[in-house]
Amino acid sequence: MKEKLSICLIGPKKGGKSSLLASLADCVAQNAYGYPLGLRPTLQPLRRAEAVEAEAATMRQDIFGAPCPDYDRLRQDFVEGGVATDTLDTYEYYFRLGLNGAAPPAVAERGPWLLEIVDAAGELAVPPEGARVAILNDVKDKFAGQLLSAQAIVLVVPTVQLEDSGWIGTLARVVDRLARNRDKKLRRLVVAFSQYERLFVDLGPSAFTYACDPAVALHVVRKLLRAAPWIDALRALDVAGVSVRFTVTSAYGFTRRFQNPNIDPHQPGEKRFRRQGVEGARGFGEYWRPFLTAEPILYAALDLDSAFTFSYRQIDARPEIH
Ligand SMILES: Nc1nc2c(ncn2[C@@H]2O[C@H](COP(=O)(O)OP(=O)(O)OP(=O)(O)O)[C@@H](O)[C@H]2O)c(=O)[nH]1
Ligand SMILES: [Mg+2]
Repeated sequence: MKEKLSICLIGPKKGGKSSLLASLADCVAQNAYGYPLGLRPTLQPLRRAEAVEAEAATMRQDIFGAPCPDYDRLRQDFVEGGVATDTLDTYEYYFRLGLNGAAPPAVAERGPWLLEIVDAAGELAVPPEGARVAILNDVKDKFAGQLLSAQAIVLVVPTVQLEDSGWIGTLARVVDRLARNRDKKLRRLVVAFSQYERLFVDLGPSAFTYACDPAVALHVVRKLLRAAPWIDALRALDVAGVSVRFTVTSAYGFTRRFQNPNIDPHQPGEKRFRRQGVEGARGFGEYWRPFLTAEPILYAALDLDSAFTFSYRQIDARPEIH
């Protein structure tokens, strides 16, 4: 593989980082993104050993398609309702990203890519205000090192509860520190507003139609940013040459065929639709279609915009009123 890229996920606890990652390969496989279908991206989870071989360019082609236990476990956890990432370590996942269709030549010639995506507990980078979380210094140092050597950062922020969340101040400080750190490799930063489908639960089968409209997403992003005190620090990063983008994502997504948000109103809590009697991933597979969880990662890797990645220029433009 020609280019190796490191991408760090950060964001508050329960923000949806691990779910975004767990649904990523399915999102790409199901074409559930806002990139042109003609781009034909493929994303193959790799085992750590395969990633090392790939980096050394000694990788045999026939191992593609082999099971990848770490990633399979993450997916299984997501199917079962999500498991908080522990604070004992940070966790690296590897993928081979390829583009098999029409991409701008300057992008296509860089691939295929070896992606290392780092997932860590929300408490590590964005602890809740006033909370004392005991974390080993080794783990803190490891994550700080990974953040500083990453080419891209994906900030996963849940769409709801921005104002009354206990972590908004901490997030502002993290962004501020990133902006002030001069010795950085950072080239791209994507803010992914997660759990997007929750905004549409009352719209029934029309939900997907609205969610698929980039103008709706842009409107939502603009509104959310009004309550985000870290916006100025991010703008400083953008001005300093880091490409900042905003997007919306949903790991739960929408149901196939029915097009409503994938939350079953007949079950207590936020349970997803599933076929009764069929266990595990297969029970969900029939209905589940993630929504745009590919966006933050593809932008982070490729520097290529989709219909749902918004720059400051788009955010700042005054909406036209006719
Ligand atoms: N409604 C909805 N809930 C989601 C979505 N993605 C994740 N969740 C739920 O949100 C909770 C937290 O998700 P995680 O992916 O574990 O969040 P995290 O950011 O990795 O959290 P930590 O590992 O604790 O930092 C879980 O119960 C998920 O099932 C989504 O797209 N929509
Ligand atoms: Mg997690």
